[in-house]
Amino acid sequence: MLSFPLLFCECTEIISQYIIYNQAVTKQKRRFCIPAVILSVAKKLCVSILTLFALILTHSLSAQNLIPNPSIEIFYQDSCPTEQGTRDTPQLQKATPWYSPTKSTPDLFNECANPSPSGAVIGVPQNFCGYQQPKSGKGYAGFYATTFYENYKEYVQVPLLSSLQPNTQYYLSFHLSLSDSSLYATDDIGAYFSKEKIVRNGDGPLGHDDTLTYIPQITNPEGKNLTDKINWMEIKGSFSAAGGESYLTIGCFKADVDMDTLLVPNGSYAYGLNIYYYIDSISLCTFPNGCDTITKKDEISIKKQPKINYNNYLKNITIDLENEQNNKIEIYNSFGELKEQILSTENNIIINTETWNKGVYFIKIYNEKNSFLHKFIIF
Ligand SMILES: [Ca+2]
Repeated sequence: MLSFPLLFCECTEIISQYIIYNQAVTKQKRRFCIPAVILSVAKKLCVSILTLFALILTHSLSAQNLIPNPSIEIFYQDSCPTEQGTRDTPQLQKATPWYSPTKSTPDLFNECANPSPSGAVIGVPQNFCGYQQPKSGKGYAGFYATTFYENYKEYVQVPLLSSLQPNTQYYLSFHLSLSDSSLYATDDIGAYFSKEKIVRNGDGPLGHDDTLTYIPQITNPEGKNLTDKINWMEIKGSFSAAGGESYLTIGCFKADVDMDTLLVPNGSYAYGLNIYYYIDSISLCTFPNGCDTITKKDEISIKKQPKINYNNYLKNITIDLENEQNNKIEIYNSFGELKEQILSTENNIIINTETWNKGVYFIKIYNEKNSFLHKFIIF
């Protein structure tokens, strides 16, 4: 019995009921009426949910961190840094795809190097130039802004996960901490975006006299000397991309003679006159409030979470469905294009990604009851 006048209702034949009568199966249509007020609210709610979903998706994509290995601690073939970087044993590129654009030799520091004797040199938190807990994860990198000797400077460089779009505003953030050993600090640290990979082999034996004199798009503010030896200092800024920038280089882009320097307390001459910074947690995205604020939490699993492991060296992704079968698996790139679609008949699935472009991908696994969304990055 209807409790609302029919005038305010919308009626529809939405359900068919099967009735067994004298062994014959017949269909009987049932007429359902829904009050117009409820229908209107339901429609508005539906639109709101769709809008919210679209906003989350837009935010999620714009908040993608374009820096691969942003905490500088995923190592090639699970190797671990073994010593201070030298020309014969460069270390930074172990944290693929980070590398040094000049002959100079930035360093890696990580907890995995803690056992003696490496730990005393490149362990975490104690190492050759001081004591510092990571900003994120278990390690970080380090570079000389200068040693005040023949313009020796170190830089860290990384290819971006995708080239920058023209006339688009990008927001960069990275964190530095001045090493305890440093006798001086500087304000002259910047970040330079280039279309081409920078590879310099100056005449100096170890990157001496090989200052990269590019004009960085993002610089630490003039006069704000980066003096903190205890805490991490965030350097951040935004710029409008010209388009096509594909590499990021961080360091000091001024020759010694042009640098602002400031004497700081508690430095050590043990490693010579120097300004040495640890660097960690680098992010770049089109979202001003920081990257990956939603994508870290984008799992919407209801029941069992599949185990997903992307191996950048074997170029494959393995999915362990934990004894659940008949799941649908779909992988999308960051443009929402479907790359792979599988109906699983096994628990363990391996998908070869050898020919896929570097970038962010989303893997969706679902069945009638559960849904799971996971992000992974090919770099
Ligand atoms: Ca780290």
